[in-house]
Amino acid sequence: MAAHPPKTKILISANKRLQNLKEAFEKKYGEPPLFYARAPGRVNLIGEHIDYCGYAVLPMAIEQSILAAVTVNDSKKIYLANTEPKYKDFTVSSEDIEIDKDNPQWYYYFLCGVKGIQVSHVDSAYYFLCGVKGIQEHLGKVTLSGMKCVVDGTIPASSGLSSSSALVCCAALLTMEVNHKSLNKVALAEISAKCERYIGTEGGGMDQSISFLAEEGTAKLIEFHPLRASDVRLPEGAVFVISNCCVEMNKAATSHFNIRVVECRIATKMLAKARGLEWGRLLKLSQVQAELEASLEEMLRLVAEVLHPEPYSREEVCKALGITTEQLCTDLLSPNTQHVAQFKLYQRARHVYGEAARVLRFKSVCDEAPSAPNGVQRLGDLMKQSHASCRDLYECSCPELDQLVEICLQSGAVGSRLTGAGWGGCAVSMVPTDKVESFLKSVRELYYTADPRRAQLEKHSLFVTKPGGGAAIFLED
Ligand code: ADP
Ligand code: NG1
Ligand code: MG
Repeated sequence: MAAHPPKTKILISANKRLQNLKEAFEKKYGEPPLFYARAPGRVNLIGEHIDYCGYAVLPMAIEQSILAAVTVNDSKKIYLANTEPKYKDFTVSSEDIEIDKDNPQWYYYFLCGVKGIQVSHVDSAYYFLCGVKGIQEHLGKVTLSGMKCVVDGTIPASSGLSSSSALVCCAALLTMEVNHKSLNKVALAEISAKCERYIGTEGGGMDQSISFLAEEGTAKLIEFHPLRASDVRLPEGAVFVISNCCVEMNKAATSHFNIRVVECRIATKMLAKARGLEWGRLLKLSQVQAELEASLEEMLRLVAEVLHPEPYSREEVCKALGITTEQLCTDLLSPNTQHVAQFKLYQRARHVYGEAARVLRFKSVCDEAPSAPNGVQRLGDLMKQSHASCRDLYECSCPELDQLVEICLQSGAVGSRLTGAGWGGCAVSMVPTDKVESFLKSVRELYYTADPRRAQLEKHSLFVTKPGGGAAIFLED
């Protein structure tokens, strides 16, 4: 049976961050916290924008996290505060949680997690009662206890290290604890992935999965349908360095992310229809491959045969699929992509199948003996190819991030690529251990010191990272 997130006793006074949070909580609410919940951010080493297409990805958790201090009461109100003043206090009834997709405020991410758990109780009751139809309406929403929380985050926001999902996962975990329930890590990851979509972005589940399933000292291959994680031993003789290009991209406040999801969905239908499959029920590019029982190389050939590099107009998509514009809008486009006039299906599908193959190659190089010839170099090459594909085919980079990746390579990295959704945010570089100091010095000089804004942000923007542990509950010892 899958494990539950750990719950450990800890000496709060021995941990500066917990101690500061405890003091902030006492100052805010006049009582000490009952417990703490922590969920980490992540860096994705390879496998970008393919989780929502059903393909495996290869992230690791990082030390930076969302931490929350919590007390429980029977007020049926949720009081939220944040140690960062730009995130304003918010209070809501636990019986009436609504998430406004058009206004993705920080507390809505938190409430996604709370609501996910609330709805999941109804779901589990549904299964428990052997699928009695309409049980959801019959039971109504489960009433949640009231709680007071102070949230503290150390993950640079909107930078591809998944601060949003760490917040959702932290809220989901602490909501379970507040309501004396427990779920295993896989169930929590699946609920959190599903409920983060309340904010509007149609993500694939990588971030929430690694936040719960991470283990210290190892990266993970995360596979979907069913969700599972296996250890990936990283090569000896190299470390991973994160560098932030200092351009923020708020994924829920823009349509970039969902446009890519929609383009992949339309490409799925076009490829499936061209090969005589039941295209109406297929939603993900991985499903087309599974139905055709084809290799990823064969899928790349199919893309070249069926799709053209010129962007598709709405009319062309409708004509090819035999659907009306209304059907396109309701069945294929999301609420925030209704305006999109052109779709780059060939480029997006090529990226997805190519990137899925690179993830498998990366994993198999890591599975070879640590001393395998050119292991580090081969991984570095895959990272470089991944960045080129994200930049040129998926168009999810930006000039600053491309410049930063180039600087990282010039400074001694064997591989460097954007990580996370992109359009800003971080690069991850693989650097030979004996070159780390000179690498950091060079990137500092070439990217950060020259620009006063970047120089100010550098302390939290350029750092060596290693695989951290997953989400956990802490109690004061
Ligand atoms: P990321 O790549 O970091 O996941 P997103 O655009 O998906 O970027 O999510 C960023 C959003 O997450 C922020 O706009 C904010 O609403 C929320 N967030 C991130 N960090 C914190 C924090 N420490 N406290 C509150 N909300 C946070
Ligand atoms: P970030 O960078 O955290 O917004 C997003 C998605 C992932 C994945 C990556 C791209 C969410 C919550 N996260 O991550 O599922 O698709 O982009 O690989 O939507
Ligand atoms: Mg995010």
